[in-house]
Amino acid sequence: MAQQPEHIPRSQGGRRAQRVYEPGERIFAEGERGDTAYIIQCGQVELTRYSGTSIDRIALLDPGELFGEMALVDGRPRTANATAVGAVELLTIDRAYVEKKIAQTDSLVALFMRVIMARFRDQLAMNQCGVGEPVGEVGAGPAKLSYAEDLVRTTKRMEVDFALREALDSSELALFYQPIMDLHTGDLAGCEALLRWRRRGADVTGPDEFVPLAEDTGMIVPIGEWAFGQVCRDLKLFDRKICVQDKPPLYISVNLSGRQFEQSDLVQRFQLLAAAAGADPGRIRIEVTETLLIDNPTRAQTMLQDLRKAGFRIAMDDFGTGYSSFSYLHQYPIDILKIDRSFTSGILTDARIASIVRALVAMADSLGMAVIAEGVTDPREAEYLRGHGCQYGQGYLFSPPLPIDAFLENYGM
Ligand SMILES: [Ca+2]
Repeated sequence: MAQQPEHIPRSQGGRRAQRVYEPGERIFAEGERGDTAYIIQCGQVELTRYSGTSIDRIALLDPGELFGEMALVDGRPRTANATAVGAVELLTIDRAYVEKKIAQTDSLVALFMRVIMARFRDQLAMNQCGVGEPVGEVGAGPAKLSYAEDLVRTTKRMEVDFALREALDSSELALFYQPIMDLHTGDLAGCEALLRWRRRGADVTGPDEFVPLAEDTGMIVPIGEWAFGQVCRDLKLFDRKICVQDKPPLYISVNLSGRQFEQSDLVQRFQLLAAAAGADPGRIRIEVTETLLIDNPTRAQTMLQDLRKAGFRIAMDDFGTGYSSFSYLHQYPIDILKIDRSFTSGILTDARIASIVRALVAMADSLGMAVIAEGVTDPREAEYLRGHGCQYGQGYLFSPPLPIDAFLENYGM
């Protein structure tokens, strides 16, 4: 195989590169393990196969055509020889790159691809060996097995996906509200809306069990939109049922997913939903995670600014996990910092964690941000946080997330 000439540039990351072959040079041989697919940029490539007695040409490929992809997709040996006809220039695509792309694809699409590939290989084997005798490297057995695991995984995912679609239509999804308390006054300051799935004939399911899948399938977009609309309507209900005389009005915090963040008209959608419910955007806090900012920093900057302009408040969620770069805090328009539960749980037992939390509170304060400690479970944690200037707390010490009726019963008039 030709060495790659030095003057030929490699693309970023070396995933795709150009290669040149001399006339008559072998690109790959039948039975080899294939780690590369090719697109012809210049010249022609001949594909041949050994029939048992002779070598037969099965195709002559021209510029723009793709070959060698089968072995890359299903990991099985090459079924043909590829040879350069004249001088040939090829764009190469390597296995790692393709596997990464397949892993990112919807599992149903990936499954279809593997099934089609296995059937195609079976057909090829039958054509070679006579009907009913699919033998050899392109035989049916192993090819079928190659997607058995995908099939099980995809079936499970689809079952949950369909059930989730039905859940949204049949009101099985609900918002539970967890109070956020003012640690100084002991008053209710607001609450965070958390998704629950009251699945028929099953226990209430928490978001950890279905949100990642809904993120994957894109279902999180309609679910998130429904949740946001519900929050706006519930805010009006709180105004009627919860008395906050002489206190700042209650707010509701709602989590934003990465998929929702990709919608170019997200801000307008939220504005319309808030307006339709007659809800004040200033009392709706949108919780964003660091991942969301890292994935697309420029877009995040514009999006958060637009949400801010529309009157919504922005909370940085789970701060303390991941990179937790302090630079986010001045780079993005963030109003509220939520200290992750893993930090809160360490303040009484780990002096280093306690000093990080104190520094975070002081820094947020000097940047004009409110601080909420998440996961407060012990009265001594609340005491410590209060003593070090953290104004708000959320956690099981105060209350678990509650269905709206229970929430109103506890905090209503
Ligand atoms: Ca949150």
